[in-house]
Amino acid sequence: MVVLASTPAVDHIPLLRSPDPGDYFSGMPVVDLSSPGAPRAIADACERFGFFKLVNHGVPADTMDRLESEAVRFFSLPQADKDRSGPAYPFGYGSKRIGLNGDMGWLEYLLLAVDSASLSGACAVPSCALLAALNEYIAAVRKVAVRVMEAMAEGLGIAAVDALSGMVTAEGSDQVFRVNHYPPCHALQGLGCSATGFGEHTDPQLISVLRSNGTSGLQIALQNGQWVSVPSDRDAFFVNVGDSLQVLTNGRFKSVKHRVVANSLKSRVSMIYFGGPAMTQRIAPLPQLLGAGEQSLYKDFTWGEYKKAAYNSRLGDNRLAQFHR
Ligand code: GA4
Repeated sequence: MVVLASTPAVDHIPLLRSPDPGDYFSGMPVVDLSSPGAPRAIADACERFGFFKLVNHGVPADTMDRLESEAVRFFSLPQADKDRSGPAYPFGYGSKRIGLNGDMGWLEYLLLAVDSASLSGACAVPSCALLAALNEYIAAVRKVAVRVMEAMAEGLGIAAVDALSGMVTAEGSDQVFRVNHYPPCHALQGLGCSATGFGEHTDPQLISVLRSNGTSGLQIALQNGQWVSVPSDRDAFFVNVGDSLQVLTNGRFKSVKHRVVANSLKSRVSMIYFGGPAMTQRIAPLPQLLGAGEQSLYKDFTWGEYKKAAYNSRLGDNRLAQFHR
């Protein structure tokens, strides 16, 4: 249930029931990217959950730790210094406000644009050390996203290995990177409820690849609507199917609804790469995936059109509904 807090610190932040140990996702698919069975396992997880944990991905722990510590250093700066890297729209530092339509969460973040394989020059990053850590991490995580999308194509039985990955490697692809910090919400400690860190939503892009520190908080909705908590693992990536990939597969892969519950004691830091196509890319089921006589479940649209609709929506809206045939 969502109620409004009377504690000033969490005013305007929707509350959620605090997770309990029974909410842990026991059936989490874990995919070993180095194994020959990865393509089938990935396709299977994307069909059942739109979500999986990825291990043996080859990104050095150092690359992840360096970005995490530079991010922690940035978020520990005085508020006025952080605000100088804002506002978040189009890109930069943001706090509590998510998007432009009134959504609020118990977090602060950096929202950044990626050009090809590194940060876009349009993003002002306050320190050289943070910029270097971001660029090293983004180059590495993007390679993982490409390998995963190649495996998805193979798992779907598509002959062209780059049928999906080519959309994020193409010139002009719309890639976004965000670093989120969910501070502990002490005001609600022991009350049985928690602040919403990031409210429930699906990601509009093709694929999202997330890494977090050891603090849990991420929850996904199973297809029966039940919310389950994802145990944190700082050595792994968590991969989400986005709305656009659901459409490209004509609904075979499921865009997963997810949210973050803020912890009352510990900080959570997550970094997420969002792989989106170029603005002009048509988002429609791949012909190779349509069976004889099978029609697209969706109206035709471009990524640019979908993105515009997404940014005009509220976080929890069912954005794909208006594109259903
Ligand atoms: C969800 C996925 C990415 O974090 C994001 C988010 C974006 C934002 O934070 O500005 C959106 C959200 C996300 C979906 C709907 C719109 C846009 C907030 C919001 C209310 C960067 C993205 O691309 O879409």
